[in-house]
Amino acid sequence: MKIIHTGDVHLGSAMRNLPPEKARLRKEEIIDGFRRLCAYAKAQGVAAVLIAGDLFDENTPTTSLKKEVFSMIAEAKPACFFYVSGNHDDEFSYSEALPENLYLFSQNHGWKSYDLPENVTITGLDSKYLDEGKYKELSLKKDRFNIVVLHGDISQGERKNTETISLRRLQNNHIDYLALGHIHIPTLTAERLDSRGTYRYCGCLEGRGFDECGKKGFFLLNVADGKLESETFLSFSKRELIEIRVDISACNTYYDVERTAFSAVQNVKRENVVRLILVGQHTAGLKKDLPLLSHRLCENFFFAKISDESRVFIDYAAFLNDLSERGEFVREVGRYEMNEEIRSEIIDVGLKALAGEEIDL
Ligand SMILES: [Mn+2]
Repeated sequence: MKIIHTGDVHLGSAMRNLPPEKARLRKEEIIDGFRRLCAYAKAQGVAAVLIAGDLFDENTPTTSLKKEVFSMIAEAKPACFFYVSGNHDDEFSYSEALPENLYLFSQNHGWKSYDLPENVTITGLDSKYLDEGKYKELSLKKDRFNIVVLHGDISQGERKNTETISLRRLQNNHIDYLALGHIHIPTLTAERLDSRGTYRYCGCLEGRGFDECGKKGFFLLNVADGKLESETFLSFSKRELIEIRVDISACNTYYDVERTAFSAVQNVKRENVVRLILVGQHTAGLKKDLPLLSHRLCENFFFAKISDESRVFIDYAAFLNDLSERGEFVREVGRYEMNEEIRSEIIDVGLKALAGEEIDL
């Protein structure tokens, strides 16, 4: 039996970190991602799709979005969808009829189990109902292949807050596979829960911010004869978010900076989203022109962002006997007590001003 483990899809996310027209496009791409997953489930004969919370980005998705998502799910029949709510969609409400193949949990605020063919049982609890007392109420049959779906932060010890899942309290409860959502990085190699079961986070389906870099997708499990026969991560996202640190210490001109930046991203595919972080210590007066560099990178990728963590390096010895205004300025700034990083910045700006260059502060 094929089973998909997904979650943290965040449908309807506003994508405010992108310029408005790209944000609109990206918002639709995230919805398309879920549509592709539904189509995949149908085409590949997937029996169950586990959604481990945060299917929607907020509790009040628009009626049109709900309608669209429910119709994707309905069209994926005979695949069945098992949806536990997370912390973003915990008050998710629906007045419209749900598709027949969408199964929810916790209507009675407790655990709910669904028995599937081939001895598989899927059990879940909406994240807002997971309190200390609920662990005791979890009762799974030893002879079933038990999948438990939850959304929250795992903790090895005691439960710290309402969003914490205590692994210790879930151990030795006949769980075979704990399908988790909430952390947006996929656990590529499942972790051991106890002598019987394993657990993992599925990660999000599409990266949205630079805290969600790298490959995104879902897990395809194959359960046969009461055993997890295979578990494969399928990279499924339309775009990848990539962060690259580039050292500009050796750069003397803007062209050097641009060349160094482009060489750092040469293997990044055009459809991706790039964040370039400039690092290193460069000579005083280096023109970095971040707006220009950002514009040029944006022409080559879906979107590019530049962060500048590079610092100016001041060779004080070189200015020691410099009788020009420049030397005098550097020595003067050197007399005051201040943070070295700020001193370097002041000298950099001052030297640029003395050279009659444009300064962007
Ligand atoms: Mn979450």
